[in-house]
Amino acid sequence: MNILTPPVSPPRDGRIVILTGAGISKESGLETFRDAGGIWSKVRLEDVATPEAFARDPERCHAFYNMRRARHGAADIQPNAAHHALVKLEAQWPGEVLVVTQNVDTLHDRAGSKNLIHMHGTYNQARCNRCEHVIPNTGDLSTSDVCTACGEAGGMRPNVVWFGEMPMEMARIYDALSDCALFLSIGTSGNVYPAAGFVAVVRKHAAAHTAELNLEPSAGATLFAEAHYGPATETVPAYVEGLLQSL
Ligand code: BV8
Repeated sequence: MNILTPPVSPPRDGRIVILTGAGISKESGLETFRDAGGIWSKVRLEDVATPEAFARDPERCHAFYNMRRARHGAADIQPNAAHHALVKLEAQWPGEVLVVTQNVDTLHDRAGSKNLIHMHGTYNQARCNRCEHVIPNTGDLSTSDVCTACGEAGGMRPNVVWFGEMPMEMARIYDALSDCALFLSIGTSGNVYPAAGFVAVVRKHAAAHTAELNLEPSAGATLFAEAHYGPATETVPAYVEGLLQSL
């Protein structure tokens, strides 16, 4: 394997914050959103990924997530070398390693990442629109589902963050960004906020090095001090090896 030796290695006790997007899961077989042929080329986000869409046509939203959740649960969908490299970094880096993923798939969890935030929620939970009760859920959802906490029928929704909704654990994320030594952005196009704004937060608040590992320059590419372009299963393991060799 080639090694990507970062020009600036963070101090051994430095916190590393890693933002991931759909690109890190692409080589595991899951679609991205904005690549050619991606999810948003087949359906409008306004029709399936907003609270208004769910109020207007809940069964259409359920069908969209049921189809993606079923694909996500297929036997051939497994964590890839990029997911595993981040687990190795978390285990061997002396400082804190925090993965903040925009992805609702559970590939980081299944690879073994422990210090992990799903800022846009996850496929594997459902939430009651009326009382906010959250339950584990890996099967299809429909308007006939009844909330086991409040008894409301038809209000169970995927526990994901739709456009116009507040992402999860934002205070914890901003705390970590404001005091990190390295901010790594992997597999995201930099189109969705507030995640796309994290690199600017780091540049403003932390004496941190910033690097982007993506297939191609993201919308925020000019904000990163370092960039490596290529498939995540190649760039991420190589970058992790470079960090660990700097210890
Ligand atoms: C918020 C849900 C306030 C689950 C997602 C009007 C009203 C309200 C808000 C807004 C508004 N106008 C704009 C906004 C803000 C809005 C937004 O950003 N809109 C965009 C479209 C302009 N954001 C919001 O609404 C957010 N909430 O703003 O609340 C607030 C503000 C500040 C602080 C707190 C609160 C909520 C956004 C969350 C929406 N939910 N998902 C689901 O269905 O999945 S977003 C969706 O996009 C996914 O989560 C996805 O992860 C995310 C980002 O996409 P990417 O991951 O980057 O994927 P993409 O396909 O775009 O790119 C893939 C990249 O990978 C590419 O660059 C490609 O080159 C690369 N790649 C491909 N293959 C590989 C690879 N890289 C490496 N290796 C490979 N093999």
